[in-house]
Amino acid sequence: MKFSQDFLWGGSIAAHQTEGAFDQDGKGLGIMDLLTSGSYLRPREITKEIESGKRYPSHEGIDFYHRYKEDIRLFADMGFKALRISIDWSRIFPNGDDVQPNQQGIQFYSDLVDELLKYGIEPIVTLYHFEMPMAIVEKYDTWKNRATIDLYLRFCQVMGEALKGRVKYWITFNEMNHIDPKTEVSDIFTYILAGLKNSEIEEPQKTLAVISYNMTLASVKAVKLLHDLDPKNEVGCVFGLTPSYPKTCQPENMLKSFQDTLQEFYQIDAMVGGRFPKYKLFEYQKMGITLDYLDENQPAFAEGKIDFIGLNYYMSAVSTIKERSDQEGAFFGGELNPYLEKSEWGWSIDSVGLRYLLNFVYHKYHLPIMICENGLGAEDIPSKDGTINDDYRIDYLQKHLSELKKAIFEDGVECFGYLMWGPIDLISATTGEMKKRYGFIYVNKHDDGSGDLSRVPKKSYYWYRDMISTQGVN
Ligand code: BGP
Repeated sequence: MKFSQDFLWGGSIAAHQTEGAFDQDGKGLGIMDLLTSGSYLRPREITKEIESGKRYPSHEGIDFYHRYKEDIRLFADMGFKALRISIDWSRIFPNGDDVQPNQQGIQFYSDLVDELLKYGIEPIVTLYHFEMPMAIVEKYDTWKNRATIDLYLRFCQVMGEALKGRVKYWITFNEMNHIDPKTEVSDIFTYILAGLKNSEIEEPQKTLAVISYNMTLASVKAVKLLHDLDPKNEVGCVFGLTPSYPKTCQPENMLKSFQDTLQEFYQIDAMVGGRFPKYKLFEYQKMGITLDYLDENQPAFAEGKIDFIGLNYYMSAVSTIKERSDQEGAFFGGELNPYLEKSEWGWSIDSVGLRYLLNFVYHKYHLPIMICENGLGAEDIPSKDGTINDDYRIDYLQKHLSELKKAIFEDGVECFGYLMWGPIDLISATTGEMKKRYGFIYVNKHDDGSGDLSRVPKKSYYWYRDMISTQGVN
């Protein structure tokens, strides 16, 4: 079983986790620039000041801003067919509502895209990967305010025009599904998606419903805008999905796990189905939540249907009808699965879950799927001779790719790309640190500030290169 010639093998990175240069060439402050390092980051108060004495590993990132040519050369050497990057909104509109966009920011992304194209690597561009200008949180009250939708669309327009004809695949948002008024949302997700600490939001349920609705509406409007700008554009949205298994076969437990899994899908339903789903409005009604400008925007949903679904998959979860126990590592709630191993960060490792999810999503929507993130975070300690023998990563990826193959060749799922998360070590989004590494390429940078940022291919680098060159036969 060989993957097709045009299968998009590659990786995914995000601007705020790699670029660094957080205050260079006219970039404004973004929400992620205020995250200090530490396990399960605790976003500090919303203020524009950077506290002295605190560490902000993302400020330097892995210096991709200055070293992207070297890194892309390594990706090309591995045979990458695609690289998913994100555009940092705060580089383009440093104050959110600037009269003119920052030309230096546009130039950087234009050069980056050209560098990818030079090697025949397809650029896949995410327009919102947690990179909101801080000024929009402060002046416009983030996604609570519908004016933010227009600011976002202006940003999309500017970048859509700047990269027209060179970028075909666009992604409107990364993982907006982590904000939902019905589920327990942790501070980390409201912060990275909207610059807010959930525990400090007044009327949290109503606020989360408005934020979620406004992001969904912004996405469908961006899809239309990008389609109008160039009919050749293929536009999708990326969701971080965690399928839920029932802890027992008790019918009530089956139902609960089905509902837990579906809970993450209402935004996709809106983007594929052409209207904001009635069942979600019914749920809001029961919670006493009304959305103020729902009707006037219904046509936008019909006009902005996505062309493909982007999936980020890391783990599965277990649903139980009993009171939830706060077990260590049960990151997304629920119970730990006794049949599965877990990563050093307590994330369950479940390659079959990928096949399950692909089937679930494909049967529900009949749209092509791009796997936009999947990978294993590990500490990766180099051996004495400097090599990094990450056999555990190879094992993880091998098993996931084998399930992907089954999904495509045995189940008939239409999946046209596999973008491994963090092909080069980068700053972790949830810990703000370097310790949790995903890459095929080691970056010599440590959380105490040491390291010369040099790049060293790990064992998995050569494994992935073979995997691509043999089209998955390896
Ligand atoms: C996804 C995000 C990525 C990435 C990944 C791994 O949810 O889209 O930005 O960071 O998770 O998470 P972490 O860095 O916390 O290990």
